[in-house]
Amino acid sequence: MKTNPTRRELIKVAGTAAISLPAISFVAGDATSTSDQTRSQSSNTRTFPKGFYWGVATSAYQIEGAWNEDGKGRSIWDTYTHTPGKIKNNDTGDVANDHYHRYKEDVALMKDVGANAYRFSIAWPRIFPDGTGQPNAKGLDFYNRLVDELVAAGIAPFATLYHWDLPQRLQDKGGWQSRETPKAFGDYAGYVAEKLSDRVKHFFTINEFHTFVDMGYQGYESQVGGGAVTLEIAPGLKLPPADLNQVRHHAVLGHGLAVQAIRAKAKQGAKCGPAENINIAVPLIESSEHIKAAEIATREANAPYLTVILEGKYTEAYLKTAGKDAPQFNDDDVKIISAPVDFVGINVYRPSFYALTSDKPGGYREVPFSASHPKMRSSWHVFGPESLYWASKFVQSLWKAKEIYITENGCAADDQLTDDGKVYDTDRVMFLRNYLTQLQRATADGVPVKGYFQWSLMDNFEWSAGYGNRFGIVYVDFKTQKRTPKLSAQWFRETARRNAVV
Ligand code: PNW
Repeated sequence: MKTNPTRRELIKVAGTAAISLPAISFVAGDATSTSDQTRSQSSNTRTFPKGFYWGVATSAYQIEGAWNEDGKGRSIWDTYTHTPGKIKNNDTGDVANDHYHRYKEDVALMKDVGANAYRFSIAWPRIFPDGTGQPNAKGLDFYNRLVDELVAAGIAPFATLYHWDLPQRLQDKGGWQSRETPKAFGDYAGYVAEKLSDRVKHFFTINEFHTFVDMGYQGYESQVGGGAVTLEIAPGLKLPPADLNQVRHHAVLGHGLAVQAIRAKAKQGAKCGPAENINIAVPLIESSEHIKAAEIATREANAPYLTVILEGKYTEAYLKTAGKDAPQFNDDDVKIISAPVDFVGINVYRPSFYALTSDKPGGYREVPFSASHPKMRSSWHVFGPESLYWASKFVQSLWKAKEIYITENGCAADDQLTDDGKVYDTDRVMFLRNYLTQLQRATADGVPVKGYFQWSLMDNFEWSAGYGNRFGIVYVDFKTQKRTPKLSAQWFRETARRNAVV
């Protein structure tokens, strides 16, 4: 019997205590051997549509560093991380991955992992240091250089306009509690679209309404197996319900104003939409009554965000439950909020909850996660690959989205650099294979998913968890800034190359 020696060696455990791993090449091989051909035939059933975007994602504060260079204003994340006790180990994004200076190397890295698209975010306080007023040309120059580098490398740039780094000056005037912030956001979005849309054809307005509002302005209880974890991010406020609902309203209003401004200022052919951490109810049993229940639950669970953006009204249940704490708004607001979008971006990490049908009002019931439900490294990260299938499916069935992007998906892991200089992140490979199998299932059903962005290209500043939770498919040594592709990078490259789950 003929076996592949590399594989056999890989699984061979040598000696007693010491495990020796052979060096494996992280360069995707040519599919010429018989075994490769067999595999590529059997994986035909897991092929993605032609022209699918295989992307990697990052955000400005998490990788750029250069926090006070070239005229950048302060953001609420500079303030928050400089406050002792807020972040694990008091880590900050002052230097982060030093991407501001190493962007050329990082674009080469994207090419190396086989990505044909890159989702990055623009730091608002680099462009408008005070949030409004005079733009800072040097800030815009950085993104011009980055975009030029991407285009030259054949990588499609997808820009997010707000990934949480609000200019501190706007926070001092009330932040998202004030109606002035959505207005300022619209102006900033229009300015950036005007300047970059000759090369950037896809703009995401706001990243994760649900996360930045609920975690930033109140603190959010996330359900996991056996209990809940409380999550907090900048600006770290604890607002009462009425104020929180008003912030939610201002966030979606900001999105709508940005959509309008992009339409007014961008060159022809530029498209835009939100990138939301959709709350996803997963049917625990896949039969029609439970699927219906999960669909109803998903619509309600996103009432203040995606549902109002895509339906142009708050659901009755949301307004009724909020009662006297409901947001103050007028009809014009809702028209702006629901300005038509070209695509819906969704970040999918986990099921919010499992749902079953119920005779009670509402038509569904939430099933708690069992105490031993599997989790990934992050405290909140419940494992549930079918969430990617149902998230895509419900965005289509509820809101008839013409185009859907998976704007984030990935996991943190306890990655270790081994003696042979490699990182064998077997758990991340397992995670990705399972989630992408479910995404492929959605595309095979005809759900119009146009691309997938892996979170993240490289380990980076993971908000309150600091540098401890590594989400990259590329390992970063934060002392030397050395980047090392992990085993999962090889897996990603092969999947992108074949346009199929491998
Ligand atoms: C997203 N949850 O945040 C953000 O967009 C990224 O900046 C971040 O690094 C990445 O996911 C990993 O955390 C999330 O509790 C934060 O379900 C929390 C949750 C999901 C996403």
